[in-house]
Amino acid sequence: KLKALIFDLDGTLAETERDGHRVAFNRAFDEAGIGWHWDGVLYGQLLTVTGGKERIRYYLEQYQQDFCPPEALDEFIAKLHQAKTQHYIELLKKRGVPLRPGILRLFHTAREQGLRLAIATTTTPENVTALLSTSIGRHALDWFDCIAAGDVVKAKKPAPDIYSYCLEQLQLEASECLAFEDSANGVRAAVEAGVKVVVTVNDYTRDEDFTGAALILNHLGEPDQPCQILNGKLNG
Ligand code: XBP
Ligand code: MG
Repeated sequence: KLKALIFDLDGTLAETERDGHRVAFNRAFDEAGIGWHWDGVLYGQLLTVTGGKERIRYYLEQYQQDFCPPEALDEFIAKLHQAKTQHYIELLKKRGVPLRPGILRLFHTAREQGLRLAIATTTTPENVTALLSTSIGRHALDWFDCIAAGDVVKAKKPAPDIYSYCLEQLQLEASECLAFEDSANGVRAAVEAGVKVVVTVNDYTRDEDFTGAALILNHLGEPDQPCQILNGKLNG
C-alpha cells in the first residue's frame, strides 16, 4: 500500500536551476574575482554532475586546468559554494521561484488522504528551507516527515543513498513509496533504491534516459494546463 510520496527538489518542485542556482554560482564567481561564467548551455552540461561543490570541482578539472586556488582546493570550493548558497537564498527571497504545475495541489491532496511527504535532494538543506518557505510559506516545512538533503549522505544522486536514507528515516519500505524526479540522475537513484518513480521533464532534462521510470509526464498539470504522458516518445 502506498504510504508516502518522496519529492526531488530542483527541477521537480520548481525550475530552480537556470535562473536560480546558475545565477547564484555566477555571482559567487564574480565576488571571488575569478572570471568564471556559466552560461545556460554550459550549465546544462554541468548539471549532469549533482551537488554544487561536486559541480565546481568537475568544472575546475574539465575547463580550468591551469587555475591555481588561493588556498587548499577543498577549502576554496567549500567557501565558494557557501557564498553561492547565500546568493541563492537571497535570490529566492527577492524573486522567488514558483512551484511547477500541480505540485501544491498534489501536496494538499496527499495530505488530505493521509499520505506522508518527504524530500530527497542533492541540494543544501538551507536551500530546501528557503524554497519551501518562499514559495509556500514556513508552515509548509511541517508537511514533510523527512527532508533528506545534501551532504547527509556521502554519495549523491545517481547513487541511491539519499533515497535509502530517506526510507530509513520514514521507516518505510521502498514499495510503500512513490518518488517524483525530473532527471536521469534522480531516476537512477530512486530506481536503485527500489522506489517507483514518476518523471516530470523540463528543458534541461527532456532528452535524458529515464529507463526504469514508471511514468514520464511534461508536468503534473493544472485544470487549465492538462498534463501530457510522454512515455512513448521518450522510452520507445
Ligand atoms: C540538483 C542539484 C543541486 C543544485 C545545486 O539537486 O544537483 O546540486 O543544482 O544545489 P536535486 P547545491 O534535483 O536532487 O534537488 O549547490 O546546494 O548543491
Ligand atoms: Mg532534480
